[in-house]
Amino acid sequence: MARLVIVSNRVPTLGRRAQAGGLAVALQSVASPGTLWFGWSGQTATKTATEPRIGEARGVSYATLDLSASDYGQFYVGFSNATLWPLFHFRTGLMRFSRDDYAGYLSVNRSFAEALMPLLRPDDLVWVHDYHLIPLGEELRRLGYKGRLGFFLHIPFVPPAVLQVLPPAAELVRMLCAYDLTGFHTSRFVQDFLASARDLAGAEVTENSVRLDGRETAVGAFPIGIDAAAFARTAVRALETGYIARVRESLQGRALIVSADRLDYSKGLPNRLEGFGRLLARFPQHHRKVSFLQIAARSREDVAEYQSLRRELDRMTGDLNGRFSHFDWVPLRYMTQMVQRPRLAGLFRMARIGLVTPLQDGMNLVAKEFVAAQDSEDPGVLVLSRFAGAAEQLRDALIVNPYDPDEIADAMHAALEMPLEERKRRHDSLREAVFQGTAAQFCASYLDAFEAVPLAA
Ligand code: ADQ
Repeated sequence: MARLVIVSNRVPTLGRRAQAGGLAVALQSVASPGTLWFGWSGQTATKTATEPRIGEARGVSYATLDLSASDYGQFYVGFSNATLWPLFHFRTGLMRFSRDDYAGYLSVNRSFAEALMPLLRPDDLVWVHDYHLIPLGEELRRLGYKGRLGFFLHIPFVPPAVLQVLPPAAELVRMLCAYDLTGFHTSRFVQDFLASARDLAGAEVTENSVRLDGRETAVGAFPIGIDAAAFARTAVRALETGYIARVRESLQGRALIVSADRLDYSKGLPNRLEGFGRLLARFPQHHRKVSFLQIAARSREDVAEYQSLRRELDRMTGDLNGRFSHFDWVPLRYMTQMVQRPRLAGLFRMARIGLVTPLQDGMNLVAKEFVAAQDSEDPGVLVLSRFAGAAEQLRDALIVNPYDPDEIADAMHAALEMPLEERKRRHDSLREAVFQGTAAQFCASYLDAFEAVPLAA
């Protein structure tokens, strides 16, 4: 059987701290013994390493590289998170482009390819993840690697009219065509990629392939999922813990509304807080009856936009609580730290509403975790942005346009008033989607398609 080689910017198990990030959560559950996982160590050093550090845990081999501080600045903070991330989330106004950062991005990808190449075998399945590493496949080909190379993008893809804002847009599309299989979360992203390949790079496209420079790339939608059964078990067990007992006591019978995200402008946090403010302003019957817990784990704090978002949220939470609190009721609880997964699962299970309202999101695993955690006999309600990839599968959530705070407020009100029968009907359908489209199923369907791609002669 072919060996699986996962390549991602962060290599989760070696990180000293757990991370609040979707890729790590989803892939950790599928790295089976024998897998090689390659990526950045999460550390900076005086210069970018050429030899990877090798480690092993539970049968999985890890090979990681340190980055120099200037590579970290240009590759990670710069081009990945201040150029590609906003662009791929339709925020061209936040996108900053610098040729130096782009050069750093290419050079780190070249260093990754050079360090990875000696570790590869001809029949490996090399599966590269996410926007940090788009050029890696082309670099490996340049070094003569002839085996299978696949890519999966965890964030949205944009239509050509948006992508073309990026000066090297055509180059990036060409790099995505250096793989044998390029995957996205949803059929919409597939269509936008095909249109970009055609319009910006002159590729020939069919509905599931692109041909550029004489090479064919298969293209498909592979919606990522979670280990739903495990998350559900964790949620049930969490109810017995002292932590959840304290949460329950603090609620004093009030309905819990919960949101958990990385503190990121793509997640629509200001709009959501405004939506909650509209709920309280327009539906005073919910005063003292609800408690909204927003957990927003600090993320990418060295990118300027994340610092200003944090200040904006500090201000908004203060305003909202100042406006609506009573001496014995504070409507919004706002935390900027990570919460351990078992605790998060328990909070989701207790919640009456899961509020997931990103402005754009590749998939959004929190939506799926919330569904998996619910008690099927008395389930809570998922309020979900139509711009989360998850909305393609979770159609029985209350789907909202997150740009309209009143629509968020209406959905919250509907969720709080919803009769048990309707909650159960919606939950049954959501549960089926989440338990069928798991992380394991995502990997199996990607890898099946990957192995079926004919090797170029
Ligand atoms: P993210 O943008 O990180 O992932 P998401 O899919 O929601 O978003 O995953 C976040 C993960 O971190 C979830 O498992 C969640 O439980 C956890 N998490 C979030 N906040 C937390 C907190 N405060 N404390 C502890 N844990 C927290 C990217 C893309 C997504 C895509 C995933 C997977 O942006 O669109 O779904 O990759 O492909």
